[in-house]
Amino acid sequence: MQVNEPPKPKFDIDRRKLLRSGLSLGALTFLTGCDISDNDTVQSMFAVVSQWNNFVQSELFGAARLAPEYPESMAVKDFRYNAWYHADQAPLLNAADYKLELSGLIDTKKPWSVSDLYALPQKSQITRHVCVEGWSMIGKWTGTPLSELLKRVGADTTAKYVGFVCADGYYESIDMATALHPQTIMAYQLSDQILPAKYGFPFKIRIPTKLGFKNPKFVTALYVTNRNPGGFWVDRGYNWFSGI
Ligand SMILES: Nc1nc2c(c(=O)[nH]1)N[C@H]1C(S)=C(S)[C@@H](COP(=O)(O)O)O[C@H]1N2
Ligand SMILES: [Mo]
Repeated sequence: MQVNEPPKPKFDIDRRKLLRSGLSLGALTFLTGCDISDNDTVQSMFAVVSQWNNFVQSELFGAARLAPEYPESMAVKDFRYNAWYHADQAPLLNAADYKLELSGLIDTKKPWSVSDLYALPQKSQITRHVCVEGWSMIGKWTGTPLSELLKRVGADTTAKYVGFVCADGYYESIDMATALHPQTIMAYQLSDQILPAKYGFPFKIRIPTKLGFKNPKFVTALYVTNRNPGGFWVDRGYNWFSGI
């Protein structure tokens, strides 16, 4: 399997980005009492603010909070594709030999085949996908609540995080409350069709309460852990919680 070359970090925290985030250097100086004029200090201050954001967001996020759902007529059929590489380079996973590997704080680590996954109970959602790059789109996704898989494999749901590894070298992680949220699903279908390769075959973790980049495609491994695994874009500067 060819792994696509990851992009160079392009999210260096600069003045412009800081300003867009609603903070000014002056405000940070005021809040911290430090004169933050050099870039290293701004970077580390930004990391502290991002940590604080993770905390505030997870405190505000209850399992009861549902993302809006829309009428079927609003679901876009020709859904937009996104990754850091062109769609024709998306990994082509073969249903016959695909296995979802499980590890970490899970009792039954037997790998799951595509047909094992398809046999789980499924439901549909018509929700809005919001990409941080400035576009959003309503789609219809169908699949199994992630909580259902976690329950069946004896995952330690008192652990803090669920991490995902993808076939293209992407990786992501979410807090346990989001993993158990009723709208967080392993989506096998988009617009009532088996998920095409570029949209994440055999499945994408669809999380309507999070920004698009927290919805990993072509997931090949899943693990439960108490150490925050970070994520592909998070490790390049985005906020980890990124709730919407
Ligand atoms: N494996 C993997 N998952 C990924 C990405 C990626 O590059 N690789 N991009 C993320 C981003 S930024 C977005 S907006 C959505 C795009 O999903 P779509 O192609 O189904 O619209 O996938 C997310 N999940
Ligand atoms: Mo995105």
